[in-house]
Amino acid sequence: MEQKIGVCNLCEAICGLVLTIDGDRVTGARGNPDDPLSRGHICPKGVAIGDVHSDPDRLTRPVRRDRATGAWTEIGWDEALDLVADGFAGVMNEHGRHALGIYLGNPNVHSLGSMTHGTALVKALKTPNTFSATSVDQLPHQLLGHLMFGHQLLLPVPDIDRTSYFLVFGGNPMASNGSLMTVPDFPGRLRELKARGGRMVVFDPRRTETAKVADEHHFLRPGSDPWVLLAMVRQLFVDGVAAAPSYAVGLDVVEQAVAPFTPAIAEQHSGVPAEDIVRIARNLAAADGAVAYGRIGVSTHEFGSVCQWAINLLNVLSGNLDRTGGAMFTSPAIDVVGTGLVGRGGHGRRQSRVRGLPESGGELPVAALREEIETPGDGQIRAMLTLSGNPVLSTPDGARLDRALEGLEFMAAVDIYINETTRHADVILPPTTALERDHYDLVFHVLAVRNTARFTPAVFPKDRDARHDWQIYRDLALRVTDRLRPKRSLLDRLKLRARMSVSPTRMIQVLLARGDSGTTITRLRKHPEGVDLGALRPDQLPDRLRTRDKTLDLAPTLVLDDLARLETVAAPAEGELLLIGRRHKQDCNSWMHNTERLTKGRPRHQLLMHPDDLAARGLTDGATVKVTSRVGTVEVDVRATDDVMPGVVSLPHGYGHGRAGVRLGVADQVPGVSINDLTDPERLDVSGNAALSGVPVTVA
Ligand SMILES: Nc1nc2c(c(=O)[nH]1)N[C@H]1C(S)=C(S)[C@@H](COP(=O)(O)OP(=O)(O)OC[C@H]3O[C@@H](n4cnc5c(=O)[nH]c(N)nc54)[C@H](O)[C@@H]3O)O[C@H]1N2
Ligand SMILES: Nc1nc2c(c(=O)[nH]1)N[C@H]1C(S)=C(S)[C@@H](COP(=O)(O)OP(=O)(O)OC[C@H]3O[C@@H](n4cnc5c(=O)[nH]c(N)nc54)[C@H](O)[C@@H]3O)O[C@H]1N2
Ligand code: SF4
Ligand SMILES: [Mo]
Repeated sequence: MEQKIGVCNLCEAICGLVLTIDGDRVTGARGNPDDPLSRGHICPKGVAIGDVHSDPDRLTRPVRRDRATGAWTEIGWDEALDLVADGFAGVMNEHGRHALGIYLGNPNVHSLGSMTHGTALVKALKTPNTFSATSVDQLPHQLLGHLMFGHQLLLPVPDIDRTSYFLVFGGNPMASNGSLMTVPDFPGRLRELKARGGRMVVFDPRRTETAKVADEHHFLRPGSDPWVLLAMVRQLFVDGVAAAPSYAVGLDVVEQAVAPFTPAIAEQHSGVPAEDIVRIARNLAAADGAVAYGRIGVSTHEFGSVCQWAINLLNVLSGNLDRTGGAMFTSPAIDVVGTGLVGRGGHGRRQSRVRGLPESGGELPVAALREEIETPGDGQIRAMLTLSGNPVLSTPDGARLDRALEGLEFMAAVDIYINETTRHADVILPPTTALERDHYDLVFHVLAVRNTARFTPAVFPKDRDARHDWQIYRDLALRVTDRLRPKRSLLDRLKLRARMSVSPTRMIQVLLARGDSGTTITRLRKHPEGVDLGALRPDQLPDRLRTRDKTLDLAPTLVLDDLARLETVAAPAEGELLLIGRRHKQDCNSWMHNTERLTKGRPRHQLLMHPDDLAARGLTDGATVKVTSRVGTVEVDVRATDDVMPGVVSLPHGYGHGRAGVRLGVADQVPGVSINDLTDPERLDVSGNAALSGVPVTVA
C-alpha cells in the first residue's frame, strides 16, 4: 500500500486527490486537504476514478470491427494506425479534405495531451468539417467573450469567495460542481458566502439541489430568461445606476435596445412577478460585490447569446466587472489567452454546406453534423473521426445521427470504450487514461475562482504496449499527412514532425518558464499538491482586453440584431409542456455508467413531471409514458414531483445505453432513454449552439 497524489479530471472542479495504491489498483481515494484550490473536496465520481483504470470493459488495445459480422478483434498499434491512415487518406484523396468530419468530445478538455496534440492533429488534417461539444455547451459564452472582450476564452469568473450577491441562471453547481467557474467544494464556499452575510438567488424551472440551498429560488418558464435578464438590465437604466467604464463603448445603444423589454413583458413570458425582477436588479446593483452567472440552462437555449450578453451587461453596468467580489479575470501561470496559444475566436467567416449555419471559432455547429453526412453532393462527409466523444447520446436528434454514422465509408475513434457512437467505428484507438498520464490543466486554471497552478505526474506507469493520446495524435497526423495527395512539402512535414514530437510535459515546462508567474515545473514537481498564486486580481481592464482597439464593446451587432427575433416570440400557450435536462452528482455526461459504485441505489433516469400535469393527462406516478417531440418518441418511467414547475418535464442527459450492438457491462443494466432522441437540431441560438433546453413535447 502506498499513497500518491493524483488529480480528478472528471469535471471542471479539477480536485486534487490522495490515492491509496495497491499494485496497479486504486484502493482508496480522498480529497487532498493540502490542495490550495480544492481544499480536500471530493465527490462520488472522484471516489470512483480508480474504477475507470481497472474497468474490464475499458479498451486497452486497438480493436477492429468486421463490417460483415460486427465482431471486434484486438489488433496491434502499427496495423491499427495504418488502417486508420489508409481509411482517411483514401477518402480524402478521392473526395477532398472536407470528406473527413471530426468530432471532439468533452473529455478532450480534461486531458493535457489532447489540449497540446489533439488540436494540432485537427489542424494538420485541414478539414473544414470540424465539430465539438462546444456547440451543445458553452458556445454563447465564447462568442460573447470574443465579441465583447476580444477573445473567446476571456471569460469573467464569479469571485465566489468574496462576493456578497450571487445571481444564478440555469446552473446547478451543487450537482455539477460548477462550470465555466472552476469551483471545487462549491457547498463549502456557499456556506462561507452565507456566513459572511451574502446571498444566492437562483432562477431555474426546477427546484434543484442548488435552488434548495439558495436564499431565493424563482421558477421560470424554460427559454424565458432573455426577457427576465433584459428587464433587469433595463432596470439599471431606469434607476439611473447603469454606468460603463471609460474603455467601454455602446452604452446609449444598449439603453435603447433594452427599453422595450419591460418587467411586465418579462412576467408574461417567464411567470416571474415583475416586482421580483425589479427588486433583484436593485439588490444586485446595491450589493457590495455582486455577480450574475449563467450556465447550461441559459447557454443551450434559443437565445443563449442574448442571455450571455445580458449577463455580461448586468455585471459591467452594475460596476461589478473586474472588481473584487464581482465577475473577474484569472491570472493563470500559463495564460492561453495573453500568449495567443488559443486563437481569439471568430464567427460566421464561412457557412456549413447544407443549412448555411455559421462557423464559430473555426468549427461548425454539431447540430449540422448528421445532415453533412447524409446529404449527397460535393463536400459530403464520408469518413468520421471522433476523439473522446459520444455524439449519438450528446447531440440533438442523436437517433438519426446513429443511423447516419452507419452509412459512412470509414470511421475511426480515439476512445477508451465501445460506446453508442464508437460502435460504428472500423477501428478504435484507446489511449491511456487519467491515472497513467501527467496532468497540468491548461483550461480550468484559466476559469478558476482562485489563481493556482498544479502539475500532477502520472500515478501509474504506462503499460509497455499502451499509448498516450498525444502519441496516437502524433502518429495519426504523420501517417495521414504522409498519404495525402498532393504531397505536402518536405518542410511542412518536418515542421509537423517536430511539433508533434514534443511531449505535453515538455511543453508545459517551456510555457511555465515563459510566463511571468514565477512558477516553474521544478517548483510544481516539489509541490504536487499545487501552488497558490492568490485571489483573483481586480483592475485588469482595459489591459487584458484582446479587442484590437482595447475597447469593450457593450453592443455587438450580432446580438442586437437577434433582439428583433426575440420580439416575434409569442407568449406561452396554455397546456404546453417543455422538456429540460438535468445532471446528477453521480453522473458524468454519457459515460461512467459502468461503475457499480455510481449506478447502484435509487434509479434516477425518470421523467420528472408535476403532479398537476400528470393528473391532467390521467397519468400516475411510476407509469411508463410516451414522450414525443418533433423529432422522436421515447418510452420512459415518470416520477411525480413538485420540484419541477407545472408545464415542465425533465430527463437527465447521457442515458439511453443498451442500444443494439453496444455492450458496456454494468451500463447495459442502467435504465433510461436518451434525452437527445427528443431534442431538435433545428432549434438553434444565433451562435449555432443547439437549443437543447425547452423542447416542446407531449406526454401520454
Ligand atoms: N440534452 C442535453 N445534451 C447535452 C447536454 C445537456 O445538458 N443536455 N450537455 C452537453 C455538454 S455540456 C457536453 S460537454 C456534452 C458531452 O458529450 P460528449 O462530448 O459526447 O462527451 P462525454 O459524454 O463526456 O464523453 C464521451 C466519451 O469520451 C470517452 N472518454 C472518457 N475519457 C476519455 C479519455 O481520457 N480519452 C479518450 N480518448 N476518451 C475518453 C468515453 O468513452 C465517453 O463515452 O454533452 C452535451 N449534450
Ligand atoms: N455530476 C455531473 N457534473 C457535471 C457533469 C455531469 O454530467 N455530471 N457535466 C459537466 C459538464 S460537461 C458541464 S458543461 C457542466 C454543466 O454545469 P451546470 O450548467 O451547472 O449543469 P446542469 O446541472 O445541467 O444545470 C443546468 C440547469 O439549468 C436549468 N435549466 C434548464 N433550462 C433552463 C432555462 O431555460 N432557464 C434557466 N434559468 N434554467 C434552465 C436546469 O434545470 C438545470 O438545473 O457540468 C459539469 N459537471
Ligand atoms: S467535483 Fe469533479 S473534479 Fe472533484 S472529485 Fe468530483 S468529479 Fe472529480
Ligand atoms: Mo459540458
